[in-house]
Parts: sequence; C-alpha cells; structure tokens
Amino acid sequence: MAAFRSEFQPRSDDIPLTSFPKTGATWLMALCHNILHLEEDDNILTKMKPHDVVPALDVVYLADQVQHALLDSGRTTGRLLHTHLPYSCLSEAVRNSGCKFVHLARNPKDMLVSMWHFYNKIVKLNPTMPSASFPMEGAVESFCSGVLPFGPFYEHVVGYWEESKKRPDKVLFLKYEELRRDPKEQVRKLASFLGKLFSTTTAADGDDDDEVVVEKVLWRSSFGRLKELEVNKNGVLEIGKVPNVHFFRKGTVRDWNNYLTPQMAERIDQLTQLKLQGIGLSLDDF
Ligand code: PAP
Repeated sequence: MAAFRSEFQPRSDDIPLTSFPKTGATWLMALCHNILHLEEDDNILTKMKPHDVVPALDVVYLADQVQHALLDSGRTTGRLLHTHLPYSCLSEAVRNSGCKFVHLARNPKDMLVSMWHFYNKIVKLNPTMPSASFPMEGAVESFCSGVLPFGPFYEHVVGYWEESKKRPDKVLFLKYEELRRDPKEQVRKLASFLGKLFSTTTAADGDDDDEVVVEKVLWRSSFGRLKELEVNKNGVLEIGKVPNVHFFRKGTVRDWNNYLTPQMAERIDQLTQLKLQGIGLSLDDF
C-alpha cells in the first residue's frame, strides 16, 4: 500500500472506483466501462474480466514489481481505476487530484456472506494456508471487531459517504441494493455523473434511443451474462491468479438470510444502527 500512496500519480481525468471488498466492484467496473465505451463494437469484457480491464491500484502496487503497464489498459484519458482503500488512506495527490470518484456500498450482512464464501474458496487454493474452513462465527466476530481486509467496514463506508456529501460533483455514492432495485435509474445517474449523455450517444448498432442504450449497458454488465462468458468461467486474474469464477457467485440481495443466524443478523444490525446513526446513511437491503 505504501507504494500506491507514494508512487501513483493520478491524472485529473482518472476515474477511481472505490469499494469495500465484496460490495460489487465487479459490477461497478463493468457498468462504468460499458457506459463509457458502449460505442466500441468489440466489447473487451467478453475477453477480459472486469478486474483486468479496470486495474486495482492496491494490487498493481502490491506486486513484486509494480506493473505500471497495467494501469493504462491502452487508454490515455478517462482511465477507470479501482481501489479498496478507505478515503482517509488515499494519498493527498489522489484526494486533491480533481478526479471523479464512484463509490459502491452494500448491506454489511450480504458483504460479509460474500466475503466468507470468497475466503473459504481462496483458502482451498492456497496449500500454505490451513485447510480448515473459516467458520461463520469467526467471520461475524471479525466483522464486529473491525478486523477485516481494508476494514473496519463502517469507517470505510462513512469516509466515502461524507466525502460525497461534501463534494457531490466529485464523489458519487451508489448502493448495490439500489442498483438491483432500480437499475435503469441508477445507471442514468451514473452515466450523467460520468458526463455521458445517453440521449446524444449512439450505440454501435446505430440505435440512439435512451431506453435501449440503458438496457444495453445493463445487459452487457449483468451478472448472468458475465458469469457465462468463457473468460469468467475459466480464466484467472492477471495478478494473483485467482480464478475469475470466484467473483461471480450469486449476485443477489439478502442472501445473508441463508447463512446468518437471527442472533448474528441482530448483532450486525445493531452495530449498523449505532455506526451510521445521525449521518443520513442507511445500508438497508429492502
Ligand atoms: P471484490 O471486492 O473482490 O472486487 P466484488 O466484485 O466487490 O469483489 O464482490 C463480489 C460480489 O459481487 C459477489 O457477490 P455474492 O457473493 O453475494 O454473489 C458477486 O456475485 C457479485 N457480482 C459480481 N458481478 C456482478 C454483477 N454483474 N451484478 C451483480 N453482482 C455481481
């Protein structure tokens, strides 16, 4: 992380996408890419996983040798980049860059269940890690104690929320559940924030109807479509070599209901209420 903070030089037209782990970065990356590059016939997301199209700054700067080449992905302007770092940990250069940030938040119970599945899969891949699975009781305990990768969760989400209130023209705060509930409206909001006016955009097939364009963005970014692509069924991440398939599990809301006991859910809900009290932010799952 130190290398990212000291070496990364942002450009003012970079677009950092930010999220706590397992809150839907894959979806956000695909949506932003498809909004900005809808005119391109050759949709790169059919050949590369979203995380390889939108480089993760945390990972690029973690590699033994910083892989600067990955940062450009062939684009000199409007680079989509991603980080899991909390806002307070970003360098002054990034915070003062004038970049537009898009943050995606998610209900903490669904995030935790997603993370629990992911880490249990990763543990099985790594022979140096203990083979025992990571129990849910331990995951809930870690979450409530604020001990998670890039954690604690609430301070992370509140940091971006507060920045979005201070600088709404520069920080857009989206929620996974709202994207699920009202995808067209949320995509329009995202596109407008990114400066892409659909009414004047012409999709590759020449159809410039706003509704059709929004549907095309949503379809190209959809869980069902991405999950079935060969690259996501069989490929691995460029850095880290994690199988892409592990980033497409279920893609739903309230899956926590299948994994958390009522006591676990209650404990997290109480903490959420306490931590988000009085700041105008809810992370409801509807
Ligand atoms: P990351 O933090 O490792 O980058 P991230 O993409 O943020 O992962 O989160 C993965 C979650 O997003 C998974 O949720 P689940 O475990 O509850 O299923 C994954 O299924 C979900 N996801 C991935 N792609 C999409 C998509 N296109 N639409 C909706 N959800 C998606």
